Amino acid sequence: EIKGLVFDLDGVITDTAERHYLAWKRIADRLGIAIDREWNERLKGISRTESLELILAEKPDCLLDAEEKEQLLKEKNAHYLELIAEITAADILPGISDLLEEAKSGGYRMAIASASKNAPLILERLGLSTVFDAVVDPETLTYNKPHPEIFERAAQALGLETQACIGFEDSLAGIEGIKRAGMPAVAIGIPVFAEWLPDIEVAATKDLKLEEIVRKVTMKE
Ligand code: G16
Ligand code: MG
Repeated sequence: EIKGLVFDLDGVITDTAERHYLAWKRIADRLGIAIDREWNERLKGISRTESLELILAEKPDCLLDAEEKEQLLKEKNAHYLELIAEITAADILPGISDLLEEAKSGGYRMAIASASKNAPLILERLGLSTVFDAVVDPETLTYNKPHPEIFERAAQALGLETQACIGFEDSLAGIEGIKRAGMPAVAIGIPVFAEWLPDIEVAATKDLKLEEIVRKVTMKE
């Protein structure tokens, strides 16, 4: 029986994914590395440090020392913070507020499993701080997505087995993590699939129908 819902933040609750992209794009441009929105798909759900490494790998002759990398990470986050400064409840993605409300009144326990260190700040800006029963702190994790740890920890924080939760994600790394945690997965707007397939796929957040999702997932058990 499904008792909990575990949500990714960026790209599921709010569209900060575009802002992450713009902040990385400015760094990449300066380093003479070409990235576009399609290439950026691979950064979704990936930690800040790993994202920089993936960008740098595009230009093998661009060798930076630890200090220079640290500087770029700081700069990226400072620019990102500027870009999210204006976020309000109006930036909650379509259909999400209704879904969260329906889930609350349905008695589902809810958690955030985001790789972002800025998640608490963003939730506060969106006016959603009190909606979630738990927010996993990514600083306390040993592994990043696609490892299942963050999803296991989210279920644990809700006092539930992973099988009793449904995970919602907009990234390939996230879907893999959810599935490896033994959780049913809902994929939102992901263009291609690799090895790990979600249980349910929707094109956009506005297409999420909670009752239908829970019914489909329960039928599969
Ligand atoms: C998000 C984004 C990633 C970002 C990561 C770290 O993960 O999808 O692109 O690199 O958080 O964010 P920050 O630099 O704010 O710590 P998620 O898991 O919410 O999709
Ligand atoms: Mg995401």
